[in-house]
Amino acid sequence: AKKAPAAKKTAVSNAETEFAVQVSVEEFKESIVRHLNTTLGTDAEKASDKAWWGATAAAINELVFSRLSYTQKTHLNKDTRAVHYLSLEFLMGRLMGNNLQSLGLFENAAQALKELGHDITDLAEEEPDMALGNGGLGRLAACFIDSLASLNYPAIGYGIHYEHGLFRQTIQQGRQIERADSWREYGNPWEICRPESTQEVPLFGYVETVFEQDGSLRKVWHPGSVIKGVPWDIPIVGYKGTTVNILRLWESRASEFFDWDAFNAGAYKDAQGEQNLAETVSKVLYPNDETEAGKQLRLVQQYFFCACSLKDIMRRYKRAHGNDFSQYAKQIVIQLNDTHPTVAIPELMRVFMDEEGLKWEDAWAICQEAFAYTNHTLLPEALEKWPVYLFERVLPRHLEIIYEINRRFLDEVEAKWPGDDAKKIKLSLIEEGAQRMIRMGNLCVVGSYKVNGVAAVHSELVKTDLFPEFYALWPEKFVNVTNGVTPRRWLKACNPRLSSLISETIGDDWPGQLDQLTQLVPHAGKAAFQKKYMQAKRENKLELVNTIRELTGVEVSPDAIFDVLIKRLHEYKRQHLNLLHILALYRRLLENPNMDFHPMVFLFGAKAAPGYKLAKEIIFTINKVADRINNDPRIKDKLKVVFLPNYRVSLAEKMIPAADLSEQISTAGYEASGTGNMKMALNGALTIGTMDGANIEIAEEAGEENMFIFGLSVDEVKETKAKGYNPWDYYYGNPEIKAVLDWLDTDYFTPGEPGALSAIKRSLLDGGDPYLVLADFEAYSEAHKRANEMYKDQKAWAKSAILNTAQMGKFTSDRSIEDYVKNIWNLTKCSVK
Ligand code: T68
Repeated sequence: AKKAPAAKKTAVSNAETEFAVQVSVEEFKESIVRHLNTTLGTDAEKASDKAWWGATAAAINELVFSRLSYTQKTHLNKDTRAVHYLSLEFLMGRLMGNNLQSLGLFENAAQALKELGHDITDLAEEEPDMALGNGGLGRLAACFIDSLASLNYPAIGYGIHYEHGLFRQTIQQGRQIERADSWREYGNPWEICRPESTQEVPLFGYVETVFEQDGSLRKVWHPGSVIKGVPWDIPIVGYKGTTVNILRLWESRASEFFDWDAFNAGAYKDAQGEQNLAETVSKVLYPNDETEAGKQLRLVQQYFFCACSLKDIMRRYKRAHGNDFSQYAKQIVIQLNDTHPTVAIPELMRVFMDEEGLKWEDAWAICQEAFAYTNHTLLPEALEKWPVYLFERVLPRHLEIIYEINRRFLDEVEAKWPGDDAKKIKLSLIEEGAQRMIRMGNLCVVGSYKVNGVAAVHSELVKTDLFPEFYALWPEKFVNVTNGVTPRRWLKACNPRLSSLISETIGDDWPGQLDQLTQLVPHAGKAAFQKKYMQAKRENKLELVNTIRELTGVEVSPDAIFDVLIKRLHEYKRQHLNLLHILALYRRLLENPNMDFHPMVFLFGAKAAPGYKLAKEIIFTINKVADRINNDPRIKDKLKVVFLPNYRVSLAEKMIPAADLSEQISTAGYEASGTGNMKMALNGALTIGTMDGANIEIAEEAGEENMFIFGLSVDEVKETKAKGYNPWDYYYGNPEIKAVLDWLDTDYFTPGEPGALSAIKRSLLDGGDPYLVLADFEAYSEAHKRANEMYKDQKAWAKSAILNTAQMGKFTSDRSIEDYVKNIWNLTKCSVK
């Protein structure tokens, strides 16, 4: 257990801001009813729940928009340095509860709605999730912009205004079916369209070389097409603060000008094609996480939002500095959220040289001081590469620029390692081969002044395994910033019971100063506190019991251990390891129904990329096994398995507060960080996990004795693979492994259809088990035995759970942001009065 720290100067402070807009319950009621009339065009008698939600949102916006314009004025007047967070994904979830919490108005709003005959929790359900992201990377961006505003840092998030976010998942006969997500079907009250800031984006065409009279060369890009980007602003309300930053999302539209030209020239078809492309660019979010889609449209999406965002940044810069670019890198830092926005680097070079007339050296010097890059994965299949021919077609001028960056960079490599062609082949921005490819990761490292991983172990692996030669060239470029999560959404808002208990015990500054949770440490062993803590957990579980019944019809007991595995479906995250262990438990219970075992409910939430066959088979297998187990009277409800469909932010908010055990079981070395692990530990779940990603740092904080650590370490995984791993050894060496894998080949879970579930076994045995599921099986099973045993001692369990909550202070995204500020961004706080 650790000591409570002194009050941190980095924290969101109450003193310097006037917290809580003063709006009384009466005033709020009046405002909601007025908006039912004036904004929604209805009245209290006939309004639908959706209208009540819309009116509440409008009442909130009245308070938000004025703060937004004050913030923008202040930032403009003070001409502050700002971070520009470029991300193809922002997984915002719902905003009503969050905005109310930030304004300090949640209680009053709830009371106002109650007096108007409505329950705020029910109305909140009317809001569709803003699911403009796949998973952790997108949710991280959402947490970061929350913290930036809460800490009063000038910041803007830039992304794409997708018409359809991540697909909605339904489960039919056990299989994942994807449906379009139409989150804006009935409008989105939180966003404001800013047509006055529309940008034009050129595409395709060719590059002309113009010979100037003075003998120099000038490049002119004649685009074949132009599309428009229209910005939508989502206000991001800082917690207890007066800063309201924006998330600016670009929507693509056809450009009338070019349409008209083509049309006049009789090229109606071309004009039509342009219209189609323009409308397609921001249509859908690519549903692949951790794999590269490699489609032309994805490249166009990337370029579209980078070009719009850079123009927007330039417009604002010029307002203060005109054409003097000497201050550009002093005022502007552009954070690249993974390699997805990498094309911003050659784009900024192009703008400086071709549009602003800067020399290469000057443009490059600015670029290299303006960009920083966050890496989120080591998986080779996730490292973006674009075929050269595609760039040549879509962005011909950018290809030239990339070639020139590469030429100069390879000179540096030659200077460092003279004559070492192997190094050049490895480091080049271009991968030679039958299909020449541009390596976006390499371009990011060359063009950025800082490169960071997202957890300590991951940042080390970025240096030693992913970019070792770059690390040798520029060691000072590489830093770590461990991820974090916003405690406002992921404790205060989603877990009001535990939040109230915490505030009663240590006061209510903790959402802005999460280190203060260590003040709970002395209470961890106290019976009275344990009782209240476990009572809150139980009530959260009871609520989830109802949700489970509503969503799946399955009845589960709140007395069972709730074991939760929620994340995108991927082999490296090893949902199938959990499944094989469930099968082993089921077998043991069938053989010995009186086995000493505390009942368990295994909860899953996961979306599989639509094209990822094995991931979808794993979902199918989980559902088939669940059907059989849940309906088997012989095991007397000691085991239940539930797959909750359509996992998303708002469902996570219901599952996380009810979790007893948090499954974080990736193969060591593969999960860059994880953030669900932080959310669950913060809410008092004990982690069963490998020494991977941020689990390692969670163990440092919470204490290994308050977790169930198991399995091969990063080094042991490497050694095992180097020695030549053979999964068949485990199959023949462990009768339980053999039995459960063979079980999946029978028709026990799919009557009349033997072999319907054989995909997992095939991948583990014939496929070589690339993620060492079988190698870790026994250790995992042992860890589960320890967990089950410990749960029987409710006092010991409560103590560990409390110590988890108490010691998660490090994992607030406020701390992550302060790390970025200190080590990368160098921003100054700007309070808004
Ligand atoms: C996740 N990455 C990491 N990628 O897997 C996770 N990828 O360990 C980490 O905690 C999190 O990032 C935040 O750092 C992703 O979520 C994607 O979603 C993704 C999307 C498109 C292409 C590639």
